[in-house]
Amino acid sequence: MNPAPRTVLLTGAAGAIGTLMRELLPPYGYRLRLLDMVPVPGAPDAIQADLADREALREAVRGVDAVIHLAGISLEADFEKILAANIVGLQHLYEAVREEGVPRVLFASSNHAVGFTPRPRPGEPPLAVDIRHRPDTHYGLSKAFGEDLAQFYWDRHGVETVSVRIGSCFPEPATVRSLSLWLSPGDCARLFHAALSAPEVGHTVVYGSSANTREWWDLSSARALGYEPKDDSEMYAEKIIAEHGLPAPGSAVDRFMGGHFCEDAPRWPH
Ligand code: NAI
Ligand code: 15L
Repeated sequence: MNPAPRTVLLTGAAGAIGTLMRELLPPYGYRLRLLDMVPVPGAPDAIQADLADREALREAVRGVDAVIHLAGISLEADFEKILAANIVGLQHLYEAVREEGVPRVLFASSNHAVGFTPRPRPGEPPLAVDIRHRPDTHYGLSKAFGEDLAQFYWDRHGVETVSVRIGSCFPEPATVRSLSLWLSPGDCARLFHAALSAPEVGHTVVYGSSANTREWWDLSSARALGYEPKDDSEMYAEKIIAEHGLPAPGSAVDRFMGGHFCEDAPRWPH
């Protein structure tokens, strides 16, 4: 494995995953430069900038070895808002990266880029990473775009990216669905470290989950980067199922990987 990059820009540093990674990544040897549009608690040196600000982005990426790009709208929203932060903002970030010669980006994609994919039933094989995009929301659409943008910047400009289709990254899984998609904070740090330190990734798409007993995904492209998940959501299963019950058979939450993001789609269920 290559030596890990030393200085990494962490965008979205004030958010849920950003806050977790600020604690968990430095022990791997990273020096984090932080950016968010809001102040980052406890980090007076963090850069406060919006993804709309191209000059600020260019300055923020100058001299870093890699960018972990978490900033953006992380749930469904009006298309105009998603467009500004997750599509135009992402392009600004990649232009800054290209102009400043940053070699690698870790892009926080999402399971919602493929959310309308039927989830595998028990006994069926896990979902491969090369299934087609089936975004379930404007948000998922922006993540599908982000993966294509990353491919474009690799093919045209030689900027490497690992696009991580994150499942549900929270300290604990909270729903029956997240028993299959949980990415524990510790495994998130392990996966991010693998993505930053693996040699020659080009543009690689990986699923981001822990080693869950109820896994829906084929993690082989993540494992090929050196990722070895250590956690399993199963220890929470009994409690979560007792609290929530199993999803109603045939409901959107039962059928689709994107779960409740698919719920209010007029086309479903039918
Ligand atoms: P979050 O919503 O907690 O954090 C996002 C951060 O981005 C916030 O601190 C926000 O202030 C910042 N931000 C938003 N718009 C911005 C802009 N225009 N300019 C600068 N900063 C801006 O999200 P979370 O949960 O930490 O997720 C991080 C990333 O991972 C997001 O891109 C999200 O889509 C993705 N992701 C997260 C999952 C999860 O389970 N938490 C699952 C799948 C994907
Ligand atoms: C996501 O993409 C969201 O950012 C996160 O808040 C969760 O909703 C997650 O997906 C999920 O599907 O559980």
